[in-house]
Amino acid sequence: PFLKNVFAHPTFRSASAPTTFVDKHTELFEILPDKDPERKVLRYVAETTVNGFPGLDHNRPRIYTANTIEPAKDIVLPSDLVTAKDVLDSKGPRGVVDWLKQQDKVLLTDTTMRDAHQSLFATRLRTKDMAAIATDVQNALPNLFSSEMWGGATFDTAYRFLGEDPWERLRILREKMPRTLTQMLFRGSNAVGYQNYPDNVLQEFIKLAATNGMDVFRIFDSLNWLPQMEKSIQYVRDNNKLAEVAMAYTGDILDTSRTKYNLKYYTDFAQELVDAGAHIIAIKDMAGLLKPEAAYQLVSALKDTVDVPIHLHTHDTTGNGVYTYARAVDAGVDIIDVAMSAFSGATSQPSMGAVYYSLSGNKRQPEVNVDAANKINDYWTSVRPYYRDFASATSSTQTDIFEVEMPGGQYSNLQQQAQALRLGDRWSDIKKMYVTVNKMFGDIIKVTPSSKVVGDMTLFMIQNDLTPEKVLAEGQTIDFPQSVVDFFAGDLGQPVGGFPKELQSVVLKGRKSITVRPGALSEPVDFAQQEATLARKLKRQPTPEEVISYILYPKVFLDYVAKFDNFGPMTLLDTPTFFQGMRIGERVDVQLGTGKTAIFQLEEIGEPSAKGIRTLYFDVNGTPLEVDVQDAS
Ligand code: 3PY
Ligand code: ZN
Repeated sequence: PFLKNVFAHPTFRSASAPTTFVDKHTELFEILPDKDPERKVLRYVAETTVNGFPGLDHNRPRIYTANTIEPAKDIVLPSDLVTAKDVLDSKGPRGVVDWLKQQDKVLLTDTTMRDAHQSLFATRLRTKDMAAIATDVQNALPNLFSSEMWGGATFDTAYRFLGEDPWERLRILREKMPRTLTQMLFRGSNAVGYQNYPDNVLQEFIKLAATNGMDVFRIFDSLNWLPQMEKSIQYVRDNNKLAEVAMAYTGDILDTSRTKYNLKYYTDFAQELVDAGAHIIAIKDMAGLLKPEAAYQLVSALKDTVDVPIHLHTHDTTGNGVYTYARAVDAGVDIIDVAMSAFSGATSQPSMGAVYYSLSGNKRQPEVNVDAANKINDYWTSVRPYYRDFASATSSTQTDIFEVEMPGGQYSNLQQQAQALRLGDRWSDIKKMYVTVNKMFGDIIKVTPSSKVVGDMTLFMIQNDLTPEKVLAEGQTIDFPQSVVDFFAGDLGQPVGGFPKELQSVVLKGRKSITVRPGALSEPVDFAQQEATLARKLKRQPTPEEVISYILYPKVFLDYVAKFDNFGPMTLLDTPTFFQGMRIGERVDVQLGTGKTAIFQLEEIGEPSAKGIRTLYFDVNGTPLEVDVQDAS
């Protein structure tokens, strides 16, 4: 496809070529190597121009030009300031805990580069858009506790949808924000996946994350089951990093008729987490269920029970976020999670600005340089439209979530899944069914991956017109989704209060369930063997990061490698071009890693051949180049 073929040149083909044309264009007779990164990226652009970005409606009006407000160059970190990262580097995790206890103002974690985009636009934020602002974030917000910028769903999504290496993202951001604590979300024994992994996989992953630059690991388990977190806590401590251990918040401690997840449940659980080695306790309110008064009571009770800092995480889905934080601040919460305003609200975290201003007059108001923070927000405001095609259809406040209890990160995802199954118009039935399924399952904690099990069962029941009664009566003949079967077999661990026995036996149909930690039964992974297998597939020696990614996500990782081989460093393209390709006459500059800039100009798009192949005519740094693309339409 990259043959610079004189016969295919538009001027030559137009038959208007002067007789000197061939003499003047000797370059047209060279065969260009397909291996050149510039040519590979061009192939990606051509492919995207013709066929669109997978999953996006190619016919929607598009934003063509990158219009990023460049980060200001004048933001500097005050020279006498000691950041939380400085404390970790000089005094270790214990030093950070002591330092946190001495703070009189509430501290902030900025989730913009992880949970905010995970919850607002299906985890699609690209490294390029993070890297451009990272140093300014460090300098503008030196009082942050941390920047949450890795983990959760961002790991597989980077490979799967963005053609990016998540490890590279971590290294780049680490390098660009050396004085800011990096923070990640870690799903305990499910690591950054949706299933249980052997202990030595967790150990290797945590070690590699730490050596690549991760400082704070927020560890949770999707059923709040401590045995699924103990190993992770230990491995983080072994690496001399901060083990922040989360309790997923569900239900409503203010509702005395709901006794399963009451105040005592949480204070007992927090004590267990501290005994297991938690440096910090997080309250993980993934669905935005924690009402202001509940936050006050919960944080107060935790402060009376445990002597470690408390970090509160909420989503603004239900619209209570700022008020909830204000009450938690009054109860003495140490750190709260916020997103830059442009990426805040609704299923994301509450806005940093809104929280800051709401605490005016409060002696614990966080330290924020408003002017500098606004500059950062201007940048994110200019970037956000690039991702609008991935946004959840609902961007407003959803108070029915108090009943539905669906995590912010799941909301847009489940909607997309429902649309793919042509159930988009049944969203309100789906929400009701989600509540029903939770009851059937015995009122469980719902967060990745347990929330996915509830989501899978919900769609399955809607698709097959099932009711709880029908499931119990006819269950022996029903082929339940695999995630549901695995859940009832104990593969994700044990839910609070155990499984509902009747449903469990219907779902398992004789398959044995386990009650011990799945990791206690799984064989350790043989890394040398995996490395050798991967080396054969890649035809070169893989890095330890590649080996662990292959172990966690074999297919996703190999697909990424194939895509990268084909399209090269697509990550270097600006975001509108990455998602939309180019239009005729447009010019795009691509900064290649080498310091070289490639200038692509799209001259013409040919009509499809009998076989549906279109030829795209580009000018690349002044040289005509053409690319053939199969038109999939
Ligand atoms: C994740 O696990 O990715 C989450 O954000 C859960 O809230
Ligand atoms: Zn969250």
